[in-house]
Amino acid sequence: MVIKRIYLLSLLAASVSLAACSNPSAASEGHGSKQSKPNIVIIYSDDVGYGDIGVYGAKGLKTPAIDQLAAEGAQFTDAHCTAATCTPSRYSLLTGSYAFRNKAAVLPGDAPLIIDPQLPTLPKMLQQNGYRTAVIGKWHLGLGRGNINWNERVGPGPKEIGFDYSFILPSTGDRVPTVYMENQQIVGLDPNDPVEVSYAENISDRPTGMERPDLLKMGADPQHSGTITNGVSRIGYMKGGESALWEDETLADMLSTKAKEFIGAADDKPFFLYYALHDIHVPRVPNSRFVGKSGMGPRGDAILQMDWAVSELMDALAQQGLLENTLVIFTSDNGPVLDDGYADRAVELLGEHKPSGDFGGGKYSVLEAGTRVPTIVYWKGRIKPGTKSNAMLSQVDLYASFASLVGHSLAGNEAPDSFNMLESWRAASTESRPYLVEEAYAFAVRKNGWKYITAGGATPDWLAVKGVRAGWGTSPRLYHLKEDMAEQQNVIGEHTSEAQELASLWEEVRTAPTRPDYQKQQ
Ligand code: NG6
Ligand code: CA
Repeated sequence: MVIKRIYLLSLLAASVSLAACSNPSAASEGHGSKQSKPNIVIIYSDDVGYGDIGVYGAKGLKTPAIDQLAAEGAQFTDAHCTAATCTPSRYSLLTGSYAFRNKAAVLPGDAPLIIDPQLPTLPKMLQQNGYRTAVIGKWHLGLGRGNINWNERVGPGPKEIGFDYSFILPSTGDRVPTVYMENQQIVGLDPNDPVEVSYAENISDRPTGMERPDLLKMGADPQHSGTITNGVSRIGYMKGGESALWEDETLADMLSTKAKEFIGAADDKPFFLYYALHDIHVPRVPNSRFVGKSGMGPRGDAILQMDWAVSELMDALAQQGLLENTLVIFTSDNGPVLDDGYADRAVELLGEHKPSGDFGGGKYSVLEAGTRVPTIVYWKGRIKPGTKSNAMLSQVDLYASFASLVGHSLAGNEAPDSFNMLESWRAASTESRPYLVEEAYAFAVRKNGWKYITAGGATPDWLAVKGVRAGWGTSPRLYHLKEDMAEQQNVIGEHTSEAQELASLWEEVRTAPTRPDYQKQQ
């Protein structure tokens, strides 16, 4: 680890270069002297909560690499993914569009691609502006067009939506097929042992978790008790592909190696790396290097592994001489969850640690901790080290903000809900979005310290079992977040005009694209 070195160097550099960098798109240093645009890396962790990181108040475990990013960059206290689950947040990040416009919800592992290859995407926009692009890690946006033949190249997928290179888990760690795909082909597949996948019926000759709990590394709920691979039962059924099955214990190492290879192949083009970590999603099966090290069981150990992955990536950037011209964002795709289907003792071993910080809810919830996620932006010499920002921001805006960064004008059909908040992302301003939309199984709109939550029906049983406060009810709710950050007091009865204003705003958002200059271009 070269943590101290990075810190000292950047402190020295900061005083020199901050003054000279009011226009970020004019950045001119970098690995190739010809390169004029910064590399962009999004480290997208999975299910990491607001309170899971040291600088956000984690108790009982340390995240030195991520804390160091904050010490040398900017830490955001009110930045949000767009949704409280994975697929919709990723959809918004890559399209600059709210996921509800496309009914994007958590997908099964054999679902078709939900991003229309005809439409503009963040990676395509960056490609058009000279970037080499890659996704490494969890995909979970669907592949192909239905009835996938897993034994040939599966498309459309990452390539068709703008990634030059892909090395992915097709869906999630807890869903079949449990194989890596490189450039949309299963890695290490033996053609004589073809892969077949079903989410409807058990087509596998492997045992399921239901039939053979004695074979499992950890117990699982009925939904996660399908086909067993590597001693872990998954959602869905999978046949064949024995030589291609991943090992959960080396997943973080594999993704780290691939990310470093991509960075190491840097040429004169700037690059965009969407590094979508599997940690700390279930199943939490960290490498033996981390097992038992957090005292919090597999969930805490997975946090340590995630922090290690960040340190590896930052070291690789440093070794390549890329730190000065690389903008790195560390964040998460949704809030925290303890019990997400496997018996990994996350609840029992939690101790004083508060994954949601002082906010209410978590993954799946429309309360703040569903989407308010740790967010750190690092850009050596361009962001004042140790800046803290309470600007209210949304990941849906990264598209328009990066467009601004690279000098790209958005076309009429591009990023319909994305606002250019570049100055806030680089902590040169503390300007907030005018309002914020949060998506779970209900919707919330925040403005001027108030939060309105639409009616969402009764809390589903599966959510009640997890002990997460869903946050919605059979009628709308209103919270005065400024005074009630944990969203305990529904004040809709006393504040009807505030509720009405936000209800109308939500109606406007729901029915039309929101990018300020979008409509006039139509
Ligand atoms: C849920 C799974 C959960 C997790 C989630 C997706 C059940 C009961 N639960 O449906 O374990 O996989 O989907 O998580 O099946 S996410 O972070 O990718 O959104
Ligand atoms: Ca997630």
